[in-house]
Amino acid sequence: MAIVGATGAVGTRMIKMVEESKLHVKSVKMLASKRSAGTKVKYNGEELTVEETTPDSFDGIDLALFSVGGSVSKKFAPEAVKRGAVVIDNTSAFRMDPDVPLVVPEVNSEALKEHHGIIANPNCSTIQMVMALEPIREKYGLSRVIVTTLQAVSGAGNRATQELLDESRASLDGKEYKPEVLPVKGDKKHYQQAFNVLPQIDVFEEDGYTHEEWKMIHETKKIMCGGDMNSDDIQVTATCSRVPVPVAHSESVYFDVLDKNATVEGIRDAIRNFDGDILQDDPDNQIYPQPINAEGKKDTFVGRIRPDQENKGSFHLWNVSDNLLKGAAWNSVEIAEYLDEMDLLRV
Ligand code: A2P
Ligand code: 11C
Repeated sequence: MAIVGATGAVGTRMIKMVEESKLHVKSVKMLASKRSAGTKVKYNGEELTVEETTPDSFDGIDLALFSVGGSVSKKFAPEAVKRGAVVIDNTSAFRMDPDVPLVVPEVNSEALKEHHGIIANPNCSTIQMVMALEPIREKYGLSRVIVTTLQAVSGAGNRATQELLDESRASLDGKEYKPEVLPVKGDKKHYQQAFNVLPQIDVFEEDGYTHEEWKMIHETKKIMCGGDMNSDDIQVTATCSRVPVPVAHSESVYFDVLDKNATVEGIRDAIRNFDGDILQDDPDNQIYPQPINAEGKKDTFVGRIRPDQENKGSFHLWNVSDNLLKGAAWNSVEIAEYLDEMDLLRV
């Protein structure tokens, strides 16, 4: 297999997730850009040399996990498939392609049967939200979702995390610091993230929503409504913000269910029994999900479940998950495990 982007924030976690996985791996090729070719990464205690990604890198590869920028995926993923590899891509490059399944295995593994070589891994903030909502949808039906995210800086890559740390130190020391990455590398302005909240993730669209907000809307529909990114079955709207947390996104989710007899206890039960979810919901003992406790874990943590007191069938929840693991590296490796178990690990 190959890991493309093996030196990045997600790629390094992919290495760890592959080490811990059930996959029968013969060898792993570590690929990145020319910049890091020749550097070493560790895999199962062994030092492997990082190679520059070229089309021929994929000769003899059965499975390629990509976590690079969208343009790099667009260039190399079809080359990998041409050479017989199944690609699991962690960028937004192919997510809205009707021929590419967009998969969170616990929610829609059936969609894997339709793959033609490329499978898309959803955006981190979408994954943890559908993980929290799917058990509720299965039990009570779901008609509307309003989400506000509080996302960790590592979602924007290793340079963004470094910027938060350096900027926090500079701020405490009373020194000047000029941000160059956040909120969005390449956008016109950069703002301080340390001790601050930025209501911008990814670039703005003409309608005033950010690209991240639209990803949450379309991806949620594609995953939960049988592949239809424009489905009316579930209404979704989002506000995405970045908080000065290194790892693990938090989300405040307001939702309407179809069954107006739904109860908080019933929702708690559904979440408790759903693979990959952990219920942390005990207000009397101040138990609720927190990013600091979710870092390094593969699960989605759900709590603060409570009814809207004025609207029957409407509820709030709070969910937290490691954006680099279930939000990215673990979900990708889990897709590979499902493909293997379903005998679909071939083009
Ligand atoms: P490199 O370390 O050589 O720049 P992050 O999300 O943390 O920013 O990481 C991005 C990952 O994508 C890194 O592993 C980076 O490698 C890799 N990458 C960036 N550009 C390319 C490219 N043109 N070809 C292959 N890998 C790339
Ligand atoms: C962030 N959610 O936190 C983004 C990163 O489409 O896979 C993931 C971007 C993507 O900045």
